[in-house]
Amino acid sequence: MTTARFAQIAPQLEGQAIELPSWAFGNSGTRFKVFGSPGAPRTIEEKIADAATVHRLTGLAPSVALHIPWDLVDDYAGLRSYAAEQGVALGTVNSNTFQDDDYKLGGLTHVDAKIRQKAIDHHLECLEVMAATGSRDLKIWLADGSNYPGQADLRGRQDRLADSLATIYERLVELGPERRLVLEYKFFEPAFYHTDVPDWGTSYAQVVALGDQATVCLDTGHHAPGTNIEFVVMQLLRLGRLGSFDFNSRFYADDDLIVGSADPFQLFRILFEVIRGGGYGPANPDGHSDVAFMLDQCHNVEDKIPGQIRSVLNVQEMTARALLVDRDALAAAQEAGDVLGAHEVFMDAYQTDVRADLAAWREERGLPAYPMKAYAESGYQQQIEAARVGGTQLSWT
Ligand code: LRH
Ligand code: MN
Ligand code: MN
Repeated sequence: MTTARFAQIAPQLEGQAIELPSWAFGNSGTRFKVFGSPGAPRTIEEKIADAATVHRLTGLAPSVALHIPWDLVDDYAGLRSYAAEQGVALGTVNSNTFQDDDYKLGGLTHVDAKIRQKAIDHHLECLEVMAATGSRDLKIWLADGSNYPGQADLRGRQDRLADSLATIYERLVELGPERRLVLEYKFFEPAFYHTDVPDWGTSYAQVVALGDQATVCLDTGHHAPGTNIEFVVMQLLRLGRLGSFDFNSRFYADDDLIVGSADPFQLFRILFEVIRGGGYGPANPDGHSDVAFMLDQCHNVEDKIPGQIRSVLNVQEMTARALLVDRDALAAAQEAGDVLGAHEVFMDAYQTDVRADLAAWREERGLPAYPMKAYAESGYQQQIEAARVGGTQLSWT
């Protein structure tokens, strides 16, 4: 039996889609140590199989993001069919210009035209991958930046970035009006003095200059401590340029912990602004929402598949709570200048425990009421630990 209030918002939970990152399933760690996890996937196919397991148990994760070259294969059309057989689609293609010696001083911004061209060519190859996988979004995060004041000409780098992105964008548009270039920002790391796309404003300025098929990716771990991220969400939605989220949690830096674990209230506030700004909706028939929800996480010390299950459940739970906000009562209190009344309406929704309602909701749809428990009892973990020896190791950390 669901509560009456939950029953009102339940239809809006239908079709929620949260994309999983292929790299969440591989071994990862910090620059101090990468711990090997028994059963870690050795191939992209095994990562996809793990992601499909998350989807089977939650109904929330119908697609998997690829990172190139981490997920390099010869036959992307074949990989697409394999994913479909597993019950998931291939999603966002992430480029990678941060692990090649040539990019030590930058990629798309580099002063040397040859290196710039190499970085552009990498993105054009990612577009070829997208054509084969049927992916909508090319997501670009750049490690470009500098470590010391005076090291680089900040303005020249910004201008070269605009030129490089324009070349990539031109090709992306040729692939069709549904494709999107999504530019992710981050204010530090691996460059420590400046990064070339440090904030939403820079990302916004760059994508607006490209055209309508370019939007911003907001990674929740990429802001200075204390940043009001929900304000950024509001502003990007208001400007029509919020393309996607990379969800994760942070305590200190770009920690990539389980979304909703460090600060569930922040996740609630973000999701409330997404809903308020019209950015929340079930996936379109092609499996994509206009504002794409993705995870960008690593599971260094916890089991990876349950880590992903916990993550998508956290997003669903906070979405349900954010949908519960009585928007009419909130608006009335806001308009009446009732400061504490408005705050109470907001907090009432946040403090509503929806776990039992969601368990019932899942059961009604033939899903396990408790996906974490169902995974633990499924035997999948034991099966992969027995079958897979020598997992892949990611090396950007
Ligand atoms: C950079 C980042 C970006 C990368 C991913 C592995 O910190 O958030 O999205 O593609 O991590
Ligand atoms: Mn990210
Ligand atoms: Mn990051």
